[in-house]
Amino acid sequence: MKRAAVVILMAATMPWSADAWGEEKIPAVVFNFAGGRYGAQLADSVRLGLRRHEYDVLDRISSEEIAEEGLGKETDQAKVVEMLKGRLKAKLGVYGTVDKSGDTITAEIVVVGLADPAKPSSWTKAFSGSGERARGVIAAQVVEAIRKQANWKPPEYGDDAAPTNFGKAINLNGDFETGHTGWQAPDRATTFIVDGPSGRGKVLKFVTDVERDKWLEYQRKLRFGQAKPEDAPALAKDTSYANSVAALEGAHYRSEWIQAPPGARYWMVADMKGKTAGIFFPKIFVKGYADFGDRADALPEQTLVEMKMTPQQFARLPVARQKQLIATDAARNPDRYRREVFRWYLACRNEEDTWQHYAAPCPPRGGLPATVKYLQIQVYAYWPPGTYLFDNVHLYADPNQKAPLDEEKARTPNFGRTSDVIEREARKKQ
Ligand SMILES: [Ca+2]
Repeated sequence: MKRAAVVILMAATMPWSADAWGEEKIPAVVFNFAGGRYGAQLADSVRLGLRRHEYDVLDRISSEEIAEEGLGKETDQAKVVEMLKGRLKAKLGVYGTVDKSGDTITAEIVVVGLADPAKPSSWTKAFSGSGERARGVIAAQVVEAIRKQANWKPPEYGDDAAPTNFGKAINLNGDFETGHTGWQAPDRATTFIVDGPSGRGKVLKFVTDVERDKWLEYQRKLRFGQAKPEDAPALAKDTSYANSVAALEGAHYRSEWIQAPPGARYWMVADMKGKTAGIFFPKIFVKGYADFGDRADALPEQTLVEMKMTPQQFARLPVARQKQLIATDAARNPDRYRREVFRWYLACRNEEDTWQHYAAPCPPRGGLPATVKYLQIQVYAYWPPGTYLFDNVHLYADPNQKAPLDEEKARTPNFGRTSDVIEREARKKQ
């Protein structure tokens, strides 16, 4: 329990920007603040401070040209958003009003975030300080507040604006209105299809704050056809680091197989509600698979169970007989011989625990690797322990794609490494 508490605390206070923003620089504009000379000076200190971090900040002269007298805190936010979206092409805007009274400087700063250009978010905060170093102290506080606040989603996979007209989704029943058509059956222990809030119809629900050992045993039985979701065991609530589904495997919910044409590019889109913490958030994986049936030298576990054969018994068979069994099984159950050759995920960060919309292109650049023959969408929830709701989980062909695209190697260091490994390492470090 103690370890779990530490993880939560660390995740909640972790400077989210470094992990979340990766190597992407966030284009930002710090307008001169209203308040004469002090406004201009403080704005320039904030520019300098942001530039030391992952922000690409517009230079002082260009910023001053936009509003020489400064943009006060009462400035119409819609106009600021318009400027950022327009010729400034920025995702972060900072403005406000500075007052000097005797020795004390007070600054009311407004920050607007445009990671999702359709849904600008903002906050306003007052800072103050006195004495000679007041300006430097306030600027540092503003920069820290900008870097720590997580009211908007960072641009993670390029700055592509989501197309407005996607056409028809490639996967079936992403809104879950026809139960689990197009998806695996929910296990009714950690995954459920339930009535959602008004206007959403049915939604996919995950519960991860439950005991893990009993669930794992049930999962195994489900996989081998020895149990049905109707037999789902009642699981005790468990939020521990040692034995909760949240802290260990997490729960997956898989789509049916989707054929992938060569060089294809997609958009993954979804709505999610659930409380996330720092680097721990649900993901919607798009995984690519290839056939490995002609390279297999053993029967999959599921087939062995069905044939009531142990791995030892299989190993004792003559090689010719082994090959024959594998070939027969690969023809009958080709999906059991598919191997993952590509993975990407849509990050569903949600510190506010409200319904949010997510959309990103997949792959982030270029087309799918040529080895990919099939895709599967895997919705995945784990830590923090709790309840997560998903709706409108749709995969679309990129409407802007005109021809097959070559694969482009990822720029993100961890891209392609399995996220469970990366996160387990991250958790260990903490
Ligand atoms: Ca729905």
